[in-house]
Amino acid sequence: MRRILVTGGAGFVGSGFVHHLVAHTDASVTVLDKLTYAASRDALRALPPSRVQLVVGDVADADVVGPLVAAHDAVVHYAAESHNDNSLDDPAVFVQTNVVGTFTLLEAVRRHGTRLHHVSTDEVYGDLDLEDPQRFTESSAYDPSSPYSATKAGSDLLVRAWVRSFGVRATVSTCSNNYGPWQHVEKFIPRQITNVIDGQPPKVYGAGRNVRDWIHVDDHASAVWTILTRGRIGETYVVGADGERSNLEVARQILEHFGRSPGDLDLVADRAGHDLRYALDSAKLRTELGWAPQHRDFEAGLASTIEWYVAHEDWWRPHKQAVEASYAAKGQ
Ligand code: NAD
Ligand code: TDX
Repeated sequence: MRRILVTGGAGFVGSGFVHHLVAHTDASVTVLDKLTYAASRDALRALPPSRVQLVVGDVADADVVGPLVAAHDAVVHYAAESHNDNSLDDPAVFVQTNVVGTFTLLEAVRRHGTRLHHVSTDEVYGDLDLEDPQRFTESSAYDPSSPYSATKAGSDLLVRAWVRSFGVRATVSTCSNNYGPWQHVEKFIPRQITNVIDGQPPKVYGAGRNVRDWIHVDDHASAVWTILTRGRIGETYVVGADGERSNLEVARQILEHFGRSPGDLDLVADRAGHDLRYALDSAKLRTELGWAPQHRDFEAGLASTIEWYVAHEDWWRPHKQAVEASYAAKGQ
């Protein structure tokens, strides 16, 4: 796989994968990205232009996608609208990019016989009770809650159907919540870090008991590379790093990092349909393909992520005010 097309490669998770490719392979990379509000050219700036080319375009535009797919050995598909709260305000663009975009890509890889890896989310499995001893596996039933997760579930099912009906060479991964550098300030961890930098309290939805299973973005990248190169066609792989924490625990850790009282947070209006808990069992990926996360200490990973946001205020500051105004209008 010398030529790899990465859709959504200017976003948080996709850019992490592009960095991984440049550091650990000799592939040449083309990023196809529409450069929506969530994208960041800065996240790719440190990479050599001889290795990484950016094409600005829409994954749902067959005229753009077809020739690009034809010119590459493999496609890794990250492009998506990714924020649950936005999907509650305006679901249409989620259907367009996440479902129609994936369909467009599938038709192109079908025509050209190109290997595809489709990046999805644990949210397709719905949620778990706090005390449920089970965790999600590849055989968990699909039961998405939000417009975002429903469109991701729909795109996963399209991939499965294109594998079975047309023999497309594709794999799917369902990963848990990522954290690390370059995540947009609309998301939970960057929002709370930057709130505390600004002297504001973290804004935690509901009672803050919701649990997410955090994984460092670099570990997600190594997992996707492992699946792309060693995964079995037609299979789904759950990706997780045993990082279950409640939102309250994470908010308190951020406060403590800055020497603030762990009780100095605001409980705000809950998210509609808010999933209670995600927890993943990634045994299949670990035992069959030999993958293991490198960032096993969430507290250390969160501390270095906090330091990254302290050092990169020039990057996130231009977005902060508008994000907070939009949340404030919803009582969040
Ligand atoms: P993000 O919002 O940070 O980035 C998405 C990127 O896709 C942006 O660069 C954006 O410009 C691009 N994009 C959006 N619409 C496009 C279109 N129509 N055509 C081309 N490019 C388009 O999202 P993220 O958090 O980096 O998530 C990336 C992928 O990883 C998504 O598919 C998401 O479902 C999946 N994922 C994310 C997480 C997480 O915790 N962030 C966890 C599991 C899976
Ligand atoms: O201000 C906030 N306060 C709060 O309590 C925000 C923005 C979020 N939350 C809660 C909601 C969730 O329980 O924090 C948790 C994490 O929220 P998000 O960062 O919005 O992530 P989530 O909804 O869990 O989805 C993320 O992980 C799965 C990504 O955004 C998805 O793209 C990915 O598929």
